Amino acid sequence: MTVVQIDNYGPWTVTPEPKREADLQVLQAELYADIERLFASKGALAFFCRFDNMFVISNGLTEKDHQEIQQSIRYRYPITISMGIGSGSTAYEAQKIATEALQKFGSSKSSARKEVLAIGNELVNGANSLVQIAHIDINGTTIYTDTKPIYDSYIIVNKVHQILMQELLKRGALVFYAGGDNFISPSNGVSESDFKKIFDSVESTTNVKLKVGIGQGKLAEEAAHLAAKSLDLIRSGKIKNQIHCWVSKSG
Ligand SMILES: Nc1nc2c(ncn2[C@@H]2O[C@H](COP(=O)(O)OP(=O)(O)OP(=O)(O)O)[C@@H](O)[C@H]2O)c(=O)[nH]1
Ligand SMILES: [Mg+2]
Repeated sequence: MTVVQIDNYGPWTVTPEPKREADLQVLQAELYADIERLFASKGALAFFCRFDNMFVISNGLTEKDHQEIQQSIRYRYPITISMGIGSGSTAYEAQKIATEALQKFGSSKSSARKEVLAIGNELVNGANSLVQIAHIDINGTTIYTDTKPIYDSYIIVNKVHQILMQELLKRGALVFYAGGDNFISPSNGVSESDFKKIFDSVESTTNVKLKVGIGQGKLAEEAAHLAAKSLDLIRSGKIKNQIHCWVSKSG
């Protein structure tokens, strides 16, 4: 995992006076789109998370790949970004190592820390790389969307996200909102039966049913694509189960 953090962003937003919120929102949305585009072109997958702090599943990328992305942002934005890189057997462990490596270089609010690339442990490449991505989807969202105020359906989606975050964290996995009724989980080590237990817990507290397509590959791009294809098999009724896993042949 790579953590991406805007350098000294808080002070910048209020210097010399508070910047207009709409301009900050545009900067954040454009920065995320750029980060996703730059990383995805190298087979990785980024998540907007907090916007000032983002995550990337970056298996297969080199130090130089990361530096090129930092440079591209520096040339085109009024801010710079620092990054931390970490690897582990779970996504939570990897992001923790990445974060700690970055934090050693100083505060997110320090003007002295600029465009750091902090490497926590080894970068994951080649044979030892495995990415598992779960693409989770709510069943029958359209019923809420078409009958309830949109804000109410948004609250349901957020409640589901909250429970998924808590339950997946117990198993070392992360989960990010991906728009609509979709969540994407970097979930190495989480089994199909774990997902079944988690979904039962979501259903018992919210009455919402879930399905998940799981993909495994060497790079995030491949794993995410297989996860989407798995989900499509469930949606189209070709697979009766609510959980399906697709493992890359090359992996
Ligand atoms: N990010 C993302 N959004 C999607 C994807 N598929 C659908 N959506 C969005 O999610 C919302 C709900 O779509 P669906 O999940 O197909 O609708 P549903 O009524 O829940 O249907 P079922 O899940 O088949 O029960 C729509 O607004 C879509 O725009 C996807 O693969 N990725
Ligand atoms: Mg759905």
